[in-house]
Amino acid sequence: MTRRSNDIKMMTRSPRLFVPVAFAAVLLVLVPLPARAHVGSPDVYVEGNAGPYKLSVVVRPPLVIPGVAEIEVRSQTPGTDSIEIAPFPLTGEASKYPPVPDAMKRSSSDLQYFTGHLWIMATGSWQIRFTVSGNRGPGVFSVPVPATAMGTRRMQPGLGAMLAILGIMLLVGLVGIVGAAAREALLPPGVEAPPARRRTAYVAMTVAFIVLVGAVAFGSWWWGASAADYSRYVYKPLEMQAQLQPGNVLDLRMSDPGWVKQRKLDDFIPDHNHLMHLYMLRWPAMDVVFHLHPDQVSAGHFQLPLPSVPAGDYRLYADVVHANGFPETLVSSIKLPYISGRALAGDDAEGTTLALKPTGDATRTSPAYKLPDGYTMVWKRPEMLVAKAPYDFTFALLDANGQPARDMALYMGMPGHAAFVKIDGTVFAHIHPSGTASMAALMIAQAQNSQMPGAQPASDGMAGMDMGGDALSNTVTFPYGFPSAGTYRIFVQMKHGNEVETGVFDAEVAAAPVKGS
Ligand SMILES: [Cu+2]
Repeated sequence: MTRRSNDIKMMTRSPRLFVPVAFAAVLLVLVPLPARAHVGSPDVYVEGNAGPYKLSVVVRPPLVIPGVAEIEVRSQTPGTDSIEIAPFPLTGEASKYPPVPDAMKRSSSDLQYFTGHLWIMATGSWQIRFTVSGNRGPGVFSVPVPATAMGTRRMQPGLGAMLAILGIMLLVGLVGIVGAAAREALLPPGVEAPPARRRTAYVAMTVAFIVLVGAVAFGSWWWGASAADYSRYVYKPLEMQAQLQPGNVLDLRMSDPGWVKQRKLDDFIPDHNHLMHLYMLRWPAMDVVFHLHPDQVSAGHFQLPLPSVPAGDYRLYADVVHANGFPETLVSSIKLPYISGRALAGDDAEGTTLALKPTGDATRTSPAYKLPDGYTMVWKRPEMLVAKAPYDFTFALLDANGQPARDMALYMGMPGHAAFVKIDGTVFAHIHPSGTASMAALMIAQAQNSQMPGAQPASDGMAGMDMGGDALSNTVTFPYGFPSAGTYRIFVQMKHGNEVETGVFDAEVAAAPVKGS
């Protein structure tokens, strides 16, 4: 079946969605707002195995819901013939009934590259299932995609002015037609209208004018009401209040600013061993970073005894995942005095570095980061970084002699964790070797594929999760793309022995080329 016919089928299946679709279609320019999982970084970059095929997937979710998600896949395994995609909810009854899949379009110049698009019809925790066929047999892999309306598009001023002028011309023209009809419709051609007919015409024109202005006013009210209704669906992240309590306890209380009714504060599930991953950054220098794991005290209430912390203003980014696999990043800030706290323990990590320099300076920072214990973390930095493009960010850990570190260990089950933070605070993304998707959501998605041909155990489907007997590599790779141009700081964590190392790298990102150029 062609993609278009499938689009139409999905639309006709849900006729009551026509109005929001039409509404989304007439809203024109969007102001992007901070995003759900991660902040300001809505695109999903994931690497994983569909059976024997290694896929690099990019999903660009729509900015309005319902809307079209754009999907790009690069198969890193030769012999891939075709890929089919199907969108459906990640959890619940509907997750058992995936729709008929669509075929992705294969690039004629690059046989390993496939593109496609899918309608996402409702807000929520979705997944896209990729079914691959090729000369190595079937393969299946699913990518979780949190889908939410991110804002309301505003009309471009030029277009608005043009439509207003055309509208006024229509209105004036209609009034003129009504007047002419009332005055002359019953007269033979060429005969002058008598005064009584002229008066009737004026009355008719006045009535027509009033009716038309009334219709425009009603239209404006309807538009406003629809927009207000729609704005309730625009994503609003959970809010978080941070406080320092006696005993150096960091106290975090969540509140719901109101969004979809289904959102709860008591349904978080562990994501790589913890209910909450908290990045605490000294702001705006980003010269001190903590990766900590507060404990849940009660629904929406987390606490953590702080380690020793230098004084300063801190920004807090807390990652949580709801039971349906929907991830959120809560943002808060706190001013802290110097804290002489407990020693770092468990999965805690800390890094201290130089202050981030203003825009334009980042390209000159070294791709080799000296760590306090004599080790070095090296970023295999691409020549140029462009917004929106997918990259593999690769880092290697070298020992004090400059040799590949041989005592590598997993840090929370993975060879590495990375956080990408934009200098102006509009972007925060906590990434893993499998990509931007929450690990918990990836697990839920893979588990559902277990009965399908080409499925593999959930943990094997994700890059970086192979826990085979071999010694761990001293390199780690994160698939990611910057959402916008500007200066970013990247915090990379790798573990060797019992030491969690935090490498810090700055990146200058160029604007994405304009489409079609
Ligand atoms: Cu992590």
